[in-house]
Amino acid sequence: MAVLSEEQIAAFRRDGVLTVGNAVTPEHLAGLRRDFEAWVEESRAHDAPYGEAIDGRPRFDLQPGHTASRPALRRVQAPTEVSEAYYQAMADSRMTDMVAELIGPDVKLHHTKINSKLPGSATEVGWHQDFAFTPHSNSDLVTALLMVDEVTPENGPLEVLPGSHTGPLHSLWHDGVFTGAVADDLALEMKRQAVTCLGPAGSVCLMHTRLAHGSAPNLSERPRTLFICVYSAGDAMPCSPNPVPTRHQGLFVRGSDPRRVRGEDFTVATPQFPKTSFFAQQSETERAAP
Ligand SMILES: O=C(O)CCC(=O)C(=O)O
Repeated sequence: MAVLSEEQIAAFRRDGVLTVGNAVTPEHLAGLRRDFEAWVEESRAHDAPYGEAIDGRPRFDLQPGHTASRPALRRVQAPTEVSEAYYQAMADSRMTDMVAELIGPDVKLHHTKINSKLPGSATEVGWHQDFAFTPHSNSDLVTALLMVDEVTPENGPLEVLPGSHTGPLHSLWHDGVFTGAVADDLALEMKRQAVTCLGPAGSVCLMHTRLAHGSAPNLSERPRTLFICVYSAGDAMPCSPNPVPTRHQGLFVRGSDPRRVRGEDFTVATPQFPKTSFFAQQSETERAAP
């Protein structure tokens, strides 16, 4: 049975973004929250990024300024490799069905991560289009951002520019540096016209890979945790190395391998593979650090 209505699918095609409630069951959501809370507790014992993902980078990334009393765990790389609840949400949930209705029938995983903004943490995300980080042979890719916490106007919601997925692809390189963000004047312009993606915990924001978006710091005392899954159509092939490698890359979550590559006409600058994390790529201070 279809999960999305025809109107919702049409809205996604028009706006490049769609927010839908109840993307996982309440029991499942409780499992996601429990696992994330346990990781935050664990992070209190660390003063630098820790753990190991399959590419050798730390799985758990900490915002500079993180302390035991004010933890700022900002990223978990590939949580599906270390949590059954996150694996299930990615591989077999209402969220998975929604993505299949947008870019299916054949859908495979590209990568997963948690982006967290704990209370008072300065984490913000500069404006960009995901496709410039993860170019594929065609742009049938959806970034699904599952709200593990309620997202409000105060706790650092995602801000998007509806319709921008049909516009130009913007460079994330400036004066020879990959900043992971569009030029400042363009970002200001985008922010002026932005809409925020809000919702109760368990909602998902489904974003077209070419949609321009960013997000502001968390100014509240409530956490904002997003579980982010990037999926592609079965016939979209990556054109650059996965910036968030996972052993689950290429897993068919719906349908099966169509054994063809579909191409689309576009030009985009090659992304820079992150030495540490996406957040460090976007931060001038962290880029300058040895
Ligand atoms: O965590 C956020 O607020 C933004 C996430 C994002 O920009 C992305 O997944 O591309």
